[in-house]
Amino acid sequence: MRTALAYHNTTIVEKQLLVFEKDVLEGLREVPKRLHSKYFYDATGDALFQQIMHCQEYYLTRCEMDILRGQTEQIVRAIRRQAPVFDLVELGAGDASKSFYLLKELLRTGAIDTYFPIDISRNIIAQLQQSLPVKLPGLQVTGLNGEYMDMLQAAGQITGRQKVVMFMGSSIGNFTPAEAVQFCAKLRQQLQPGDMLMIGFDLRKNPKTILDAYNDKAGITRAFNLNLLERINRELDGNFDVSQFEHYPTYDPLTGACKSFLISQKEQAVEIAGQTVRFGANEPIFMEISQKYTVEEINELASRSGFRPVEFFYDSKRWFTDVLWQC
Ligand code: AVI
Repeated sequence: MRTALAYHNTTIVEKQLLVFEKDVLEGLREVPKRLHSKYFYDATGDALFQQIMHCQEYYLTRCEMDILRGQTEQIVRAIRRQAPVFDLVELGAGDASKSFYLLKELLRTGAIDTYFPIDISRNIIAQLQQSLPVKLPGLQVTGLNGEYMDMLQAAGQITGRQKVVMFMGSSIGNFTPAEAVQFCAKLRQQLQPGDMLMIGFDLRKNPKTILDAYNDKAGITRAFNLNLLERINRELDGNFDVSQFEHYPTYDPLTGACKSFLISQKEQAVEIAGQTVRFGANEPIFMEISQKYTVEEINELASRSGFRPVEFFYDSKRWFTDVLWQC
C-alpha cells in the first residue's frame, strides 16, 4: 500500500498507471467482470480505432462525415442563429477530421477565431496545435489535455465567451443511458444559458447492420478488444494468454444496447500486477457498450439533462444524427 506522501511524489504518468491498475483489478473482481472501454486507447488502440473507422462494416464515421461535409452551411447557419460569435470546444477531438469542415466554415464566416480541442491524449493535442493552424490559417488552437469536465471549466475561464461544445462520433453511446443522462447534466452545469451542444448519436436500424459494425470480417474490432488484455500485459505486468479469450459482440434491438464481451475459453488464472485473477470456462468480461438511440430517446435525454433540442441533422440513410441542443 502506498503512503499519501509516496503518491504525492509520483509523476503524472505514474499516477495514471496506478489508476489504471486500480480500475483493472477492481473491474476484474466485480461480478460480472468488466474492463472500462476508455482504456482501449493506447497507441496500438488508437491505430486500431483508425482502422475500424475505415472498415466497410463500420458505417458510423462515413454517416457522420456525410452530415458534416454535406450540410456544413446549414449547420453553421443553425448555430449562428442562436450564437453569432462564440468559442468552439470539442470533447475528444481526436485528429479533428470530423470537425474540420465545420471549423473551416465557422472561420470563414467569422463565427470563431479560437478552437479548444479537449483530449485525454497529450500526443493528439500536440499534433493538433501544430497541424491545424497550417491547414486553417488564422485559426488559433488552444489545446486542453485532460478530463472533459475539468478542461471545459478551464476553457470557460480563458475567455468567458458564449460556447458551442461538440461531442461527435457517437461517443455518447459509450455510456449506458443512465450514465448518459448524468454526463449531459454535468456538461449542462459547466455551461451558461444560451451555450450550445452538438452531439452525435448512432440511430437504431437493422440489427444485423449494427452487429456487423462491431464484428468486422477482417477481425479489427476483435483485435481492438483483445488489445486491452495485451495492454494490461505490457503496462501492468500481466500474463493474459489472449488466444484463450474470444471476442463476442451482441446487439439487443429491444433496448438498443450493443455490447462487446471477451469470453474466457477455459478455466484459467491470470497474474496482474502481482495479483491472481481467476476466470471460469465461458466467463465473460464486459468490455464496452455502444448504445443506439431513437429520436424520442434523444429528445428525452435532452430534456432530462436540461437542454432544449434545436435541430436534427441526418445523413442520407438516416442512420446517424448530429443534434444541436441549447441550454
Ligand atoms: C468511440 N466509439 C464511439 C466507438 C463505438 O462505436 O462505440 C468505439 C468502437 N468500439 C468498437 N468499434 C468502435
